[in-house]
Amino acid sequence: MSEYHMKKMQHKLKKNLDENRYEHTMGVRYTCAALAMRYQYDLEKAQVAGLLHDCAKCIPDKQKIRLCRKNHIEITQAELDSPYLLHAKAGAYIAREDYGVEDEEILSAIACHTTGKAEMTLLDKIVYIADYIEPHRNTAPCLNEIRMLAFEDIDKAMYTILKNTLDYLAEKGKAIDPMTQVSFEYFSKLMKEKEG
Ligand code: DGI
Ligand code: FE
Ligand code: FE
Repeated sequence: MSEYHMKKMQHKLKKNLDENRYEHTMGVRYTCAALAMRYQYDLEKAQVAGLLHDCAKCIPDKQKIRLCRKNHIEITQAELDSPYLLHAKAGAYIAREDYGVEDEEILSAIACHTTGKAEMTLLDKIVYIADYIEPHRNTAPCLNEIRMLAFEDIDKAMYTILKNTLDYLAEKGKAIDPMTQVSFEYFSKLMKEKEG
C-alpha cells in the first residue's frame, strides 16, 4: 500500500494549475523518479515532491503574500521585491494543508526548490535539478550537458545550475535572493574541496 494518493493529487493539480504548468509538473514528477532511481531515493516521495513543487505557482502574488502573512510564514525583502519567489514557501504550506503531506523532507524540497539552500538533502537536490532539466524545458544554456551531468555528479549539477541561474539573473538585471547566493557559495566550496 502506498502512503500517497498521487492520482488524486494529480487531479487537484490539474484544477489549480494552467495547462503549461501542469505539463511541466508531470515532467518534473518523472524526472524526479529517474533521479531517485539513479541516487537510490524513495520513488514515491520523490514523485510526490515533484508533483507538488509548483502547486502554488498559479496563485496571484497578492494572494500569496496574504497567505504567508496570515500563516506567519516569513517573507524576506527579496521575496517582497519578487513575489513569484514566494510560490516555493507557499507551496510547502499548501502541500501540507491542502494535499495532506506531512513528510518534512518533501515539504523542505518544495520550500527550497527555487533558490536552493546550504546543505541540501538528496531530495532537495533531486527536485531542484528535475525542475531545471525536465523534458519541457528548452531555453537554458547547456541543457544537454546539464542533463547528463545530473545523472553523473549531482553536486556538480547543482553547482552548474546555480551558476547559470546567477548569470541569467545578472544578465536580466534581476535581484538575487540572498538564499540563491548562499546556495551557490555552498556548492562552490564543495566543488573546490572535491577537486582540491
Ligand atoms: O517555478 P518554475 O518556473 O518551474 O521554476 P523555479 O521555481 O525554479 O523558478 C525559476 C525562476 O526563478 C527563474 O526565472 C529564476 C528565478 N530565480 C531563481 N533564483 C532567483 C530567482 N529570481 C530572483 N529574482 N532572484 C533569485 O535569487
Ligand atoms: Fe517553481
Ligand atoms: Fe517548476
